[in-house]
Amino acid sequence: MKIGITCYPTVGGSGVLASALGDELARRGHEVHFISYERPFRLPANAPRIHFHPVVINDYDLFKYPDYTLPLSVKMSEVSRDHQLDVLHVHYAVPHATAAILARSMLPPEHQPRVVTTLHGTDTTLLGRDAGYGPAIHHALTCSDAVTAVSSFLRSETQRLLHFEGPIEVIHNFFDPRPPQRSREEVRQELGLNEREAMVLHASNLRPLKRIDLLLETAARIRPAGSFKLVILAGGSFEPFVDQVRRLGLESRVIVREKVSEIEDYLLAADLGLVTSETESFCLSILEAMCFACPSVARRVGGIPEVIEDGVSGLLVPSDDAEGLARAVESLIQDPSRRAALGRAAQHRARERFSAEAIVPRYEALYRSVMK
Ligand code: GMT
Repeated sequence: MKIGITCYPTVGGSGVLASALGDELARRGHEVHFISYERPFRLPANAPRIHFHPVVINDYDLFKYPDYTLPLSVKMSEVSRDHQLDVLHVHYAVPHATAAILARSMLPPEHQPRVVTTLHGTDTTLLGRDAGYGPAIHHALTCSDAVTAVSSFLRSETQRLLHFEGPIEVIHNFFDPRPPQRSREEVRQELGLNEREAMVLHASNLRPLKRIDLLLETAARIRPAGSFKLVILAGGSFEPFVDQVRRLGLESRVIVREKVSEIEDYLLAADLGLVTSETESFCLSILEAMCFACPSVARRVGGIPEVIEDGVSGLLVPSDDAEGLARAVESLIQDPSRRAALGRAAQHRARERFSAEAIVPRYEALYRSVMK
């Protein structure tokens, strides 16, 4: 099949998932065309059957706000026509789904690709409730040939918030790690971790929804204070949080690495993950850790309970109570054999349910069904 993929190219779960999907589809012999304003950061260079088409945005003085939707839709229609795409698969509805619908309608019927829209999270939970976006998202979903969501939670939220009554197929996220480039010992040495310190990992784009304030508050309550280091892989600037780190006396406990691309090295070195998000439709970073037998402590919010079975493959904490989160982290720091058992179960669950092998054929089947 010939598949066009549009996603946000910068650090973020939807772009990571879309890049991994494109990579896997190309490995399976499909021709994949990425259309975006930048090459997605995790997309392998020079891989066979993967093409990248940049969208060029001109900055016109007459516009107060630059427009991306129209140049994107023009590029989508050109690529669809020139490469005879079967499917345009857009990740994150705003503005990608709207641009795809417009692109399709610009083409004569024989060149029109099918449009598949995958909802990832804030396109529903945040923008879906915004009166300035909701009706446009609803329209784009209605006009899509198929709509998927990355969790059952997100499907319910889309039905509830957008009053969308069409079918939504739940296809969970997947992750297949690349081989780490360094050993666990090398990474721990780089981070200055000693034998007795557990490595608690947090990886996110640090947006307000990730509740970095709560993450740091939790870290400050973990006892004994010298039992761990919190390693933050930051997909954005950590500058706004430096004051809080100082105020909480966490300077020697918190290590930040910005814009890391060799995430597998750090996953291999980690002992447990910590996620304090206000909500998550899925939380890819929990799955990434699970693949390395690293269990996470997270809040019981959104689609996270579809990823972690509480007490079996990780620990879920009911509220945004830093004390409860800290106790859960402490319990795993102090009990390495329980931590290992949860980690083994997490890795097994990731392989069984959330591997490329389990998930990518579902997308292929969906493409085939819309092409009929
Ligand atoms: O978080 C966002 O703003 C959107 C998106 C992204 O691009 O990072 O994240 C969402 O998609 C990921 C991949 O499907 C999910 O793992 C994240 O849980 C989800 N984020 C939210 O729901 C907040």
